[in-house]
Amino acid sequence: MKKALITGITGQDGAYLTELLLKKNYEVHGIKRRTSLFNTDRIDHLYQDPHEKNVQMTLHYGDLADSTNIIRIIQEVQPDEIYNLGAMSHVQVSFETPEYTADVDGIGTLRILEAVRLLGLAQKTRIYQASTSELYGLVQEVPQSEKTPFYPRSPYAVAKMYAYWITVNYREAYKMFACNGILFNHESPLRGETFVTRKITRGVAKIALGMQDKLYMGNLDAKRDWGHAKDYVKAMWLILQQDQPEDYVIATGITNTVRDFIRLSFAEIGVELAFSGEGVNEKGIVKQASNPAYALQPGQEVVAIDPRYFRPTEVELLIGDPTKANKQLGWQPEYDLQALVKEMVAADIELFQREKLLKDAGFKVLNQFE
Ligand code: NDP
Ligand code: GDR
Repeated sequence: MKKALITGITGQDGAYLTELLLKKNYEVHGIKRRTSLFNTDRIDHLYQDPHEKNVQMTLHYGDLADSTNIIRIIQEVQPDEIYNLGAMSHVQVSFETPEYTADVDGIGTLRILEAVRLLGLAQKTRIYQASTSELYGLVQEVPQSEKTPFYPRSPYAVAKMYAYWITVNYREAYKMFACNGILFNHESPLRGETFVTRKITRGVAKIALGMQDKLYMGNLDAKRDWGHAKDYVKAMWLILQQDQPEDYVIATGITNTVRDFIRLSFAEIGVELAFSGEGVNEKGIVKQASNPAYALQPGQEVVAIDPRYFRPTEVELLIGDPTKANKQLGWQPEYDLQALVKEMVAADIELFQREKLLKDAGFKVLNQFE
């Protein structure tokens, strides 16, 4: 039985990857942070009571900012594979917490690599580093491939650029099987609530159910190459199963604007949107509403701009070239954008229908202090 150690196991990708590795009969170990409220919602369905026999999944308390703890866990687990997914992953928040982001996202990766080396595991343990399309930042060429130069545009991206190169350096210096997956944006019903796709699908669901009036958005012109996290964790695993350690771009090769994502999401509840105005005055208005289950009226303003969501430096256009991954890994995504949006909107409608039912019946929704 192979052993995998996942940092960031409580995050979106950590949850899907754990599911995948358990299906492949791995023994999965994950590092979770100590938090004042439970933070394991996404993996609770996979959790096994440590008192049971043949436990296949174990959680360890830890933090990428603490090298003593990283060394101890790696020594204890002796993993065949490490997936370093832990990170302060929000681009806009990295402008507010730049030093912390550099420490966790940049030096955190060094801590993992160095721990593996110091523990004499350099030839045993394969390492996957969660690199990102944010490295491309200011457009140098499109589509972006493994050969496209980087131009990071946020403290997050700069930290991830250090992580990218230190991974390459340890591979070359110590012959370690350490690889970067340069993943373009990938989403799912498990996506964090403040990333743009989930913010939109949650907003659409709440507007449909009469629980929110409007979505306040930032830059609607930004273009992203969006895929489904379920497809992308398969690529992570494939990258570590190759004969040679290499870096790969994982993307769909198709790009859309944030405005397109909003349009598609509203279409899921039978609403056709019309956008009017420019810049901070742009608005999204209901043109037609065909589903009587949702109380939306033509003329209703459901999208407005709030400049607080603009970033000091923006990444305007991302579109990946996944040719190498298609050919060498045999990787192809199963979801297209339409299927992704459908799944996300349906999941959020179900979530808020439940919440509404509880509220209407007089129950207080847990963790909600309004
Ligand atoms: P999430 O934000 O959903 O998850 C991040 C995970 O990292 C969480 O488990 C979080 O723990 C953990 N974490 C945060 N800070 C620390 C720390 N100091 N020590 C240990 N763990 C920490 O991100 P995703 O799952 O979406 O992304 C996974 C990785 O892939 C990240 O590194 C991200 O930067 C990168 N990436 C993501 C892409 C995407 O589109 N999703 C694209 C390209 C790269 P907690 O739950 O306690 O907050
Ligand atoms: P990104 O994702 O920055 O690409 O990083 P995010 O969904 O936050 O933003 C995508 C684009 O949408 C624009 N935008 C808004 N974004 C947010 N969050 N909220 C808004 O209201 C809003 N309005 C417009 C943004 O300006 C941006 O252009 C994600 C993260 O998962 C990273 O960890 C990962 O490395 C990259 O994807 C690839």
